[in-house]
Amino acid sequence: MKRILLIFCCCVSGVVCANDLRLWYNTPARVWMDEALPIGNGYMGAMFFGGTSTDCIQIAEEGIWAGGPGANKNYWGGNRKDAWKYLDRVRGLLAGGKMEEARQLSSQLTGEIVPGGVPQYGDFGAQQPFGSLWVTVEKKDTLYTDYKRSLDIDNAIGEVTYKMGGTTFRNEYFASYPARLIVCRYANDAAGGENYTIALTSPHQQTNCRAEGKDQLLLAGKLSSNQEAFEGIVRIKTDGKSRGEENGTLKICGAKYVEVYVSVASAYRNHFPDYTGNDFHRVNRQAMERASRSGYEQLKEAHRADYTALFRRVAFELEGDKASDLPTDRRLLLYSRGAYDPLLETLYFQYGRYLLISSSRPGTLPAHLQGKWNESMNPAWACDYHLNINLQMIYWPAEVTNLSECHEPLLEYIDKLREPGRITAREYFNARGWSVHTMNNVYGYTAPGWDFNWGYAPNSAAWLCRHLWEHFCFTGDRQFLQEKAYPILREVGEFWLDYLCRDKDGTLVSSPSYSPEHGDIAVGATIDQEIAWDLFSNLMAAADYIPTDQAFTDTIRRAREQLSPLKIGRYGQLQEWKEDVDDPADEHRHVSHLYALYPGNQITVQTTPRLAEAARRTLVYRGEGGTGWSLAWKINFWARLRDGNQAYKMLRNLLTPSVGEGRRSSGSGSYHNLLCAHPPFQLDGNMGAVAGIAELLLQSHAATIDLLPALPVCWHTGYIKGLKARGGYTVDMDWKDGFLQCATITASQAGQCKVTYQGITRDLTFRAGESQKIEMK
Ligand code: FUC
Repeated sequence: MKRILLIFCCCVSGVVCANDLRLWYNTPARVWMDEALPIGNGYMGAMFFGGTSTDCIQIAEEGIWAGGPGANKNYWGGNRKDAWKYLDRVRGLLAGGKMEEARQLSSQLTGEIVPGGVPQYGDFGAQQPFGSLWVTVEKKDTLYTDYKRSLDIDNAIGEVTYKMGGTTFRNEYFASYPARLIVCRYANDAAGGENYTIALTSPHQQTNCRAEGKDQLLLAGKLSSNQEAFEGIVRIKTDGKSRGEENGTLKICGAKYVEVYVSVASAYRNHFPDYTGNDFHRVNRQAMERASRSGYEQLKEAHRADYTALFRRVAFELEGDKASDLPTDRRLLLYSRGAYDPLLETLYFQYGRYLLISSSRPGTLPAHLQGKWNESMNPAWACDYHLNINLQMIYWPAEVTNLSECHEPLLEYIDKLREPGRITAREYFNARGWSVHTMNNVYGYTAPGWDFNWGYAPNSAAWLCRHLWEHFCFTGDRQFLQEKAYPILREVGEFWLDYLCRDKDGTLVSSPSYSPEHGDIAVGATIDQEIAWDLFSNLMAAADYIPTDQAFTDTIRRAREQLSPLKIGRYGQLQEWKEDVDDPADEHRHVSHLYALYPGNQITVQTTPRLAEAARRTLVYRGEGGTGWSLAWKINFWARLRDGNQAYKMLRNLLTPSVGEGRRSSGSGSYHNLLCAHPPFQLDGNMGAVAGIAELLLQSHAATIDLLPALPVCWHTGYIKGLKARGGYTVDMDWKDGFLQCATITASQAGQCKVTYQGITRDLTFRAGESQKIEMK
């Protein structure tokens, strides 16, 4: 405790603060992906560059999506009618060992992609940027000094300060969820103020921007691919004299400050099958009314209160040197060269939580591959929902790091996938339930992708079901389980009962199956078997709360018993396929067959030590490299294997510059703005690392609350407060020289749990809301 007090004292004294949760740089950003800094309110994602003469805030809104029914009147979620007629034939060929013919025919089990719409993705479409806000200050002398650009993630506020031509400038940026606005404030200390121009541009062709009166810009547009309508409004408040210009800009003279409020909305609505109908005029008008009613400070306060109520639930500090007073990009470089900078690690952890709060709030769509940030009309993988690891990884830390509400958009989205997914289950598998595959867009594209080799992933819906189940486990919310989660899990259970088929050895297998983006078409690829096991196990556990569904539970239990089991191969590895064909020299980025180790819990060091050892061998063979998310997944795997130091090595690999000086040759790692580089930027790596860090400190997947199960040696002294354990518990811990000093566990509801630390176990009983302080000696 003393140490914690010391750290707080240090903050108050004004020394460089150990609590300084801030990314900062001493130059304006030039490159969107590498340098600009993200703010977001769940609906909109914006990147601010902090330019000195001209500042740019690039904006995306979640519902602006090319493709879908508007792009093609025959659009049908990618599905092909009666594709299931090929299923048994493919199965027969696989059973008969006719691999080449099976490969050929499997192309009949892929989705349609109709050319047209945006390039590359046809009517699958792609997430689209909205455009950019430009704020120009008229200044002859454009040389600047004392420049600082920062993002305070403790308050979710960006700031830029500099001096230019004798004037000190200060800009502020935040994205408010309650106000549904992006807000910027440009201030200066020039005696007579400064002159500014405000403009709004969009990369889309069918757009028109006009000034409305002296304080508003309106940009109305349509996407050329599907005619989806969208609109952005900018309103300003200033002490200067403003006027609207013919060319659709606002001119402001003699202003000491200009406040800029931005609202963007689109016609998109997550409503099958038309996916349109959102009254975006109303959304924008309401946001502008809110902006007019409240003053800047009031909006900022409401934003801070909203954000900090989530963010500050978790505090994490590690003892180390004082926070470096170097810019973040410099620290990243030094860190990658071996510097010990635990404050960069805790910053990175909290940054992930910041990114999730900024991109996923109740009522919004889930975060996509780049959260809600996108500047490209043709982004990598369409900025879609990738379901063979990526979307799930983005949400791994949601529950454990106490951001359960930020999980909600995904949970709601899963529910909305059922309707289109039933078509896919019927047409491809002649099965009950619903199905979705590797690539999913916001227009209910649930068919397998248009190439079998990456697109076919029948386990995706069941993998998503783990999220519903985990939400229940962490919150203990029975109503959620009974009314929301169970019916969805049950339906996917029905799908699997219909989909699984009998292999030659009599076991139940997924066929055809495919280990994500690796290997050949197969029978019973391990990941499918593990996910089926996971779904069935969770359904069986849920049955305790749903006593009326006994017959179904019995069917599920019998099916689980017959699943083709996990196998240990000739190298001692966990087999990726039913056949023992793994190559120990293969360092492929996907390690999908370790699903059972993380995020699943079929393999644990406590209950299945032999399989855990096989998983460890598999990881050793797979090596220490990988793309961003692959490295992040490995942190979690090693944490579950209780090898904190190996996990820590993966974290260090991830925190290596992906561009510029010191870059990894693969380009994976972290951009200078600490966004994870696959490359390109993918949010999954950031979030997977956050989950992994939590997993090093607290685990609760094996029926106990396990304190500091995999503490890396160099994190010898520190504390973390506010992590969540399954059962509805909140855990605070404080450790010194590698040993737990004290843990406080608070129960959200009455219950009993087991707490473990280094082989010592305690049984605890809690009343609702009770906290117990324990020392495990
Ligand atoms: C998965 C990965 C790729 C990429 C893509 C978005 O399919 O195999 O590496 O991350 O998702």
